Amino acid sequence: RALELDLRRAFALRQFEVFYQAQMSLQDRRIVGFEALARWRHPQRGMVSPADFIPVAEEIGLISQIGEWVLLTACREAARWPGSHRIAVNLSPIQFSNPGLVETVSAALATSGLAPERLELEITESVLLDNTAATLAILHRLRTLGVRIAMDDFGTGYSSLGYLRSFPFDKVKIDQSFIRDMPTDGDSAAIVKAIIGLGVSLGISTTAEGVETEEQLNRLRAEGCTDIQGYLLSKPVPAAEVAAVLNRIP
Ligand code: G
Ligand code: G
Ligand code: MN
Ligand code: NA
Repeated sequence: RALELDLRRAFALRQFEVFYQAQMSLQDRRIVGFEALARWRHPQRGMVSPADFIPVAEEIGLISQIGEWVLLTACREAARWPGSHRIAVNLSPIQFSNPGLVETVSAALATSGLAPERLELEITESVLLDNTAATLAILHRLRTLGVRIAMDDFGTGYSSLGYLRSFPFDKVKIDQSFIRDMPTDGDSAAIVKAIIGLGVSLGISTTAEGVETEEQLNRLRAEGCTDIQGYLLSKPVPAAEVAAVLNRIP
């Protein structure tokens, strides 16, 4: 497992980076925040996708360390942005079995000076699959710090709906597969509409992921979706380009 060996050394060699992808409010078309997305600049393989290295990091016990680094880096960089845009950080289910998670988040806020309400933690429902009571306790402690909690990849799991009753999520992110198929597939369009309606009824904001066209944007706005994220606005960019994105779409 060459990738595994390289991954163990990647930290020491400072090969990780955090990219940022803009999220825009559909009400006033302003940028409301960015999602932090890990990148691995491998000297031979080039940019390795998190879809490839996050699962390996989870397997070999490196995900908590990588996740902690992404969190601290994202909080520090966001604290320097002009304005008070939110920063969304992905948490792996494995990080929830680490007893220090709440302290790690609290320390990242303290060290960076980022206001807690600007930090949003994205979790997938697989976090809630096992050890639900312990996970819910952690989510409540995180909420007590003042951070927001979002459910990522909504609609792709087993019982997304049930989890909405077990914890007061601030946001659900509609999985990009539904957004992609929305223009051509009536069922996907119906699912997107239903999720947005659910969000409106429950007072949970909705972010549509993978929005690539103006047509998708218009439809999502008409249906009451709160925010969008996707190539239509911006691809994920390095920290140095966040200011340019904010200049282009304030
Ligand atoms: O940026 P990209 O679309 O290639 O990301 C692929 C997947 O990797 C996404 O599902 C995203 O949630 C996940 N991912 C990206 N960065 C992180 C991270 O810092 N931690 C975790 N746990 N997942 C991440
Ligand atoms: O955390 P999550 O799994 O949702 O990560 C989002 C992933 O989707 C990132 O890897 C990002 O690069 C990718 N992505 C973001 N916007 C778009 C888009 O508009 N179209 C497509 N195909 N992929 C996108
Ligand atoms: Mn995400
Ligand atoms: Na997602």
